[in-house]
Amino acid sequence: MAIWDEQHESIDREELEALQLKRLQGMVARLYERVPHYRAKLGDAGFAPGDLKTLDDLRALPFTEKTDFRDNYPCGLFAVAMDEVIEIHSSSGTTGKPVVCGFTKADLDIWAELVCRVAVAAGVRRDDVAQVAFGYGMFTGGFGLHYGLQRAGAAVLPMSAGNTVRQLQFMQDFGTTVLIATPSYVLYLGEVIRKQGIPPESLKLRLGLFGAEACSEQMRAQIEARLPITATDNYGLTEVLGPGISGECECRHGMHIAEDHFVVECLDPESGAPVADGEVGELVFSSVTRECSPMLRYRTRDLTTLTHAPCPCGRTLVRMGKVVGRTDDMFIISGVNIFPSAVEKVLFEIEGVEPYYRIVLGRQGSLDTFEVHVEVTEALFNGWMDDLRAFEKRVTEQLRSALLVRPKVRLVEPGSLERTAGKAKRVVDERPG
Ligand code: DLL
Repeated sequence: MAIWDEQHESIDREELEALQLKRLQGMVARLYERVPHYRAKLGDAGFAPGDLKTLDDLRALPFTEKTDFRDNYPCGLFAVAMDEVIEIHSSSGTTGKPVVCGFTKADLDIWAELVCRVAVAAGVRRDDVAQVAFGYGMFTGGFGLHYGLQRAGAAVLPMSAGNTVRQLQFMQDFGTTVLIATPSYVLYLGEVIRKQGIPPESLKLRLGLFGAEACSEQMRAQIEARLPITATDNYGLTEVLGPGISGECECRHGMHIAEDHFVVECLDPESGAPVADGEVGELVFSSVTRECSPMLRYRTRDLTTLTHAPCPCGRTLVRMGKVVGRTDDMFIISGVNIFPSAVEKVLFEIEGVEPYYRIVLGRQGSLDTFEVHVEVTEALFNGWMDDLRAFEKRVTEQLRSALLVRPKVRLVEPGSLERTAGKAKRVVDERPG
């Protein structure tokens, strides 16, 4: 199994922590000196740069949150002058002002390097033809994967998102071996391949680098059942870097985090106390090498576990588990906390359910309503009404027993829920206010 940067990816932990401390001290000093917002925040916390003596001292530093980006929109958090910035990206900003991050030349070089690590860990080789179906633009997915795959030596097809017919045409014409997309779009591609009668084994596809949204093990199995592909997961977020923060190795048992560039904490989202390995907490990242947009203790809202146990691949970098939810995508029905991922887990294990669903939250009088719209297979949908009713009852029961709340389940026609080329929208919240 190839390791791109053995020196850093298999680094001894003591050496790693010494490197992290040195880099963190430099980063905090730079933030203090160059970014008024951070100087004020550190000052409020009674902190001067020289106070950071050990990695544990990090815990006394203030968090950074999404609101800090909004308050400083667009470039108020940049730690360099604009003449050093060579690229800018942003998140979609569907819930307010977008998050903006800048890259210097050195930042871009590190970005390529870290995405390259992710690609090589997943199994990308120099002779691969890699089709990038992430959007190219302000979203970090397209360009990030592009830079990293090129560095790994693959031939990159910068397709961008959407235009499924063309994606399939090029996949066949160029003999694409590695596909890069969101897992929900890959499922859709698989569906179109089937509908067009293209035999999946006639494609040269062998590997998928999927990310930017959750891909449960059940979803991974669905993808691998549709396409002749080994599906791997990788994770990142605009605020901290974009893709390249972590990715699965060939063992596919957790995503190795580039700890030489990011100090990661996994914290109880309410108390802020660290949780033990294997316990679910919120990921908090401090980026210790970025020049333009360094982050101090950024609260991701992503919930997952960490494990420091040795990995058979030889990498020593900590692994994060699958993201099980976000602190802000949880909803409460009849006093019960529910994550969309818990709904998905139940649905994807039921035979006859297609991997497309939508959760619709509404309000009737003073009560919240909870509906789950689920696509079912053609055979089921076009079969007997009685069978469909019995199936609906079974889906409702399975959801109720797992979630402890009974949703209203609606079985819908295959192909009727919206497909997107980017991230799937699973929850529609129609509750007023
Ligand atoms: O989605 C960056 C990215 C692009 C990662 C391409 C991997 C591949 P944002 O648009 O800022 O950045 O969205 C970040 O998406 O906080 C998570 O909630 C979610 N997310 C990203 N990757 C994964 C993943 C990019 N592998 C937000 N599993 C994050 C689960 C993910 N959720």
